[in-house]
Amino acid sequence: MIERILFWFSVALVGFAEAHGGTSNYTVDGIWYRGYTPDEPATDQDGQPWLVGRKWITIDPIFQPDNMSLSCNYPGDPAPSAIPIRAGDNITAVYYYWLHTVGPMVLWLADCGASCSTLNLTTANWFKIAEHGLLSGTIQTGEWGQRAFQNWDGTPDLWTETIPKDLKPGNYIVRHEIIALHIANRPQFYPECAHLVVSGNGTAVPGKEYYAKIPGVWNMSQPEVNIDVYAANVSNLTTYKIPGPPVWRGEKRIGVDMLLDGFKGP
Ligand SMILES: [Cu+2]
Repeated sequence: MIERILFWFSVALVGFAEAHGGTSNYTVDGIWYRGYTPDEPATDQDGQPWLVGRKWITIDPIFQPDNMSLSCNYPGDPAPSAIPIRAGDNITAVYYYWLHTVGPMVLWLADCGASCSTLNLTTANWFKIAEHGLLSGTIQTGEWGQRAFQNWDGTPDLWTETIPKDLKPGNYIVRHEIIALHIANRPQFYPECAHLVVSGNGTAVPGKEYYAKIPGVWNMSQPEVNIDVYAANVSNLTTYKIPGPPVWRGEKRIGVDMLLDGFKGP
């Protein structure tokens, strides 16, 4: 308990500008799965049979969109275990604290084929299954998805998404990425990966137009990535287009799903 209090106290001391972070745990169907956390000793985590997350050793961001560790952070060692999940079920990523407020968040999957441990992360076909950009207001002061998922009361911040229900079963890597844009022209990337075993009866896979390479999908030539949110010609804009391929939401049934999408908006 004392450690917990000291921990939160240190978070408070570090303050908004310096308090980085990421996701270290996941829940599916009421079951808690442990990912990696830089806040605990590596010797307590490396190779543990319960570990579902790929290794990352610092809460600091990655600053270069072409950094080879962008795919699953550094060093990104494969997870010994995997989260079982049915297609159509929710996965929640737990962030013990997240304090940045400006910039998009994107959830990615990659099909591992035979094994997520041997998948080449930088040549894999990553596809988006969810993303949240500017929800309302302006780029500088508006409500971003990154702010909306935070509880702001000291309890962990929970990012919940649904695995597309008709996704082909198999081994997948799930990649939670938050991009913080509060420092002008110096984007911060916060990716963490976990291994999944998806079950179900689906047969759907995304088409090539949904694929991206990571690194590769982001670059400093993109005005949405290399952005100064305080600049006069940017700060008051009320739209923000997240770069990269469109979000894949599974196969569309002509009619009902398209109508529902129309009501839900983009
Ligand atoms: Cu930070």
